[in-house]
Amino acid sequence: MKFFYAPGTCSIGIHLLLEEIGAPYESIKVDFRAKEQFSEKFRALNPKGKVPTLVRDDGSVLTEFQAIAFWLARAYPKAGLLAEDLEGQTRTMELLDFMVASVHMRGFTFILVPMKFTPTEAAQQELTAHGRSVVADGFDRLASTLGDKDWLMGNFSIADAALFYLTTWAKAKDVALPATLAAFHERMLARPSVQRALKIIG
Ligand SMILES: N[C@@H](CCC(=O)N[C@@H](CS)C(=O)NCC(=O)O)C(=O)O
Repeated sequence: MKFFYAPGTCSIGIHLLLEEIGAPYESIKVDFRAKEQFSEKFRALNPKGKVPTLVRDDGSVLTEFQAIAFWLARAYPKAGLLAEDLEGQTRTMELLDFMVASVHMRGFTFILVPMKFTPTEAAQQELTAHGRSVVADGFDRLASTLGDKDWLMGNFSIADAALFYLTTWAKAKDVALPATLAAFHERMLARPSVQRALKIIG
């Protein structure tokens, strides 16, 4: 497999899952500073110009965090990254979608890149404030789902990979984390898969 990632982005979630699985793959950095995601070469692979992007061993390209995470978990079941029962799988996907489509796309996006939406400073500040309130609400919900468990679904799963990139952004952007999510972040940092992925990213 070939995995296209960018430092500081949501692709860390998939990177750590690849490390959990242990199957051979090559890490290929997409340099956002050089706007490589918009290059013809990368767009030929993923016309959406986004990471994470995974090229599978048969040459087919898979995009979108939830789809890649689900496929990895199903293709490499020995890694135990997804519940085996339908209800467990459905609840995992429900959580993943909430984290990626709501907390990330409708929350952190406005904190991280408000300038993409408006050139006006005051409007950017309003967007950022809106993003912070969406994230705070999302973290409250996620803390309540986590409860006193170590991992969102009880056992470690693809859902925890998504939560990790969100808690990483929270740390980087000084966004308050409920105590249980801060402890979750530390647990993730202690996992060898996460340490290996962070080392590759540099
Ligand atoms: N829904 C998308 C979200 C991916 C996404 O937003 N990726 C960001 C990095 S976190 C990206 O590649 N952005 C490219 C850019 O900002 O030009 C997915 O899951 O693949």
